[in-house]
Amino acid sequence: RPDAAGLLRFHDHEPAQDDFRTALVAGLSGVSKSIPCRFLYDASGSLLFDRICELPEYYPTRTEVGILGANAAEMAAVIGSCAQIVELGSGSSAKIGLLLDALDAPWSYVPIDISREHLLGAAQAIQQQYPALRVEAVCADFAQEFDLPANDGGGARICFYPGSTIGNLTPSEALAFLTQWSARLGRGALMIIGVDLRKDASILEPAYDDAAGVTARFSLNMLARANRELGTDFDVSRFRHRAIYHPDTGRVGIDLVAQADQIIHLDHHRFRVAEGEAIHIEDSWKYHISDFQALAAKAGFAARDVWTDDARLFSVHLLEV
Ligand code: AVI
Repeated sequence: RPDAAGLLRFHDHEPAQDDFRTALVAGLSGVSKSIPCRFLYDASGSLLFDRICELPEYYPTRTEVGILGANAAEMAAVIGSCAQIVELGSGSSAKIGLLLDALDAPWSYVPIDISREHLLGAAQAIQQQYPALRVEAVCADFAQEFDLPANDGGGARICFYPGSTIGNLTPSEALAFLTQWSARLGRGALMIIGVDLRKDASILEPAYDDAAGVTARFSLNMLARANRELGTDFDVSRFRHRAIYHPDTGRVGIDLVAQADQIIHLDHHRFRVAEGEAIHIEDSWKYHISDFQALAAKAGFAARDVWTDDARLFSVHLLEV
């Protein structure tokens, strides 16, 4: 084993900054209006999302942490010795400790995130907490092509993708994403992925429209962000957050619905939004366990194991390339 642990390494792939202006013009120009959900996460949106994760109605975060905590030893036993843990969208690296503590002598941790500051702060904290670990922070858009740091620790590579973030892709986008990652990880690699499960609308709709209104503020922040950054003139107080579960497809659809006619100005563009018209901002797809395993199989992953909570709200899958 190389003995160069204890010193944080940083690989900056300088991910292209997404162009909010271009996306907004495109999204407001169509017959049905939409804004891609990745624009929810500016500094204010990220803080609001952290608050969502603490809400009583938003079960995914604490349920996934509970599943990881309760089953980490069993996961470690199934996995055996592992060398490199690659985390996709690592953010504050809040969940990785559960695996690092349980797995058999992981040699390196590779957090990947598009937000440079968030990534570096979290990677430094992990490096301090685990001085013997080789931490290689990668600033990149993990949907784009880039080389992973070499896995030369002599064991398996494990990819960790928690949070049911895959649920914000459509099933066909999720298939393309998993196919890309099964190829990139290579034969014998493993993936631990959190996937939210289908359930009754009476649980799902409050999870995406909480009583304290934090999720509504998170959604509306997207329009406030456009006003701040691009000089648009959305009357944010005249939009209402709406979350509807569609049980036929397993999709929670999230929209901002105009409460009055508005003309939105952006540079030389004028966009008319009629009273009652929806701007679609996010989908959160929910899966049956067997449907997710079938999707993963199409993408080149075999299902090795799956863990859930007692109420079967959430699932954590172990997949193998
Ligand atoms: C990040 N993602 C998995 C969240 C979800 O549950 O789909 C985003 C979210 N949107 C509103 N609440 C949470």
